[in-house]
Amino acid sequence: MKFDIIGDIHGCYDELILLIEKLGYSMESGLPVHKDGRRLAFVGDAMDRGPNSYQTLLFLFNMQDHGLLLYSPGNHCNKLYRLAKGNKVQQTHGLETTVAELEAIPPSEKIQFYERYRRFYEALPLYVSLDDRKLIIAHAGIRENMIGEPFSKKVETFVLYGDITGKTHPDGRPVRRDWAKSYVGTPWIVYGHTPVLDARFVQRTVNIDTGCVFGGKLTAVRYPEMEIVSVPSLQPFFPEKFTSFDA
Ligand SMILES: [Mn+2]
Repeated sequence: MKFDIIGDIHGCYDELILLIEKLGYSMESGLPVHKDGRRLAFVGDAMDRGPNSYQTLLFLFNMQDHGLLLYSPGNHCNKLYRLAKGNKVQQTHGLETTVAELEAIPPSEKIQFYERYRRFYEALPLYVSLDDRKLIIAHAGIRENMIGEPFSKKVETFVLYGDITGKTHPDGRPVRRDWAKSYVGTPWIVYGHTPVLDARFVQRTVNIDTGCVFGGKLTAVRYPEMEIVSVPSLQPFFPEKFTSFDA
């Protein structure tokens, strides 16, 4: 089975559709269909910050309803889930844009959305394992020794937030270790979460969050070819949002 894994969308629905079509899928039926039977997969964080989180999520719900969804939830997905459950969460870091979209639709649809979103999230795995565990899709990455381990808070935190130290930079961003550098496993790890200008390959890992919502591009990686396919962002460019790593 061949897959096309798409990076962090963050409500950039127009770029998503352009990328899906560039990857060779037909959207005629409303669902992505590829003539070679390829499947789409996602590294998560489909919502928040961008212009069209609601439509992006309706698209993913439709894929899930048809048994087609391969999606590794991210920290933004988790936060929206906690909100959908009625927990008190801070409406910051982009969640406020999704909430504003939901406030603009009829209240009955909004209630329906939150109910549907809870089911969406509860049906997701913590990360996606494909091709006999030769391909792992995990939002912020995963350590080799965590693959196949039973659910734990520790693994969940790593997959959702990455290898955080608990410290923050002066501007408030969390300090994260570069876990990919020490990854020596055989499975390919496809992840996102940290915006980079270009897809970043390190060992058998690739970060495909190329910051579409910050004016970069929306990127997919083809598996098993490990080729990169991108479409340019339609959003304004904020260079300071991108992380650069030493080689
Ligand atoms: Mn994220």
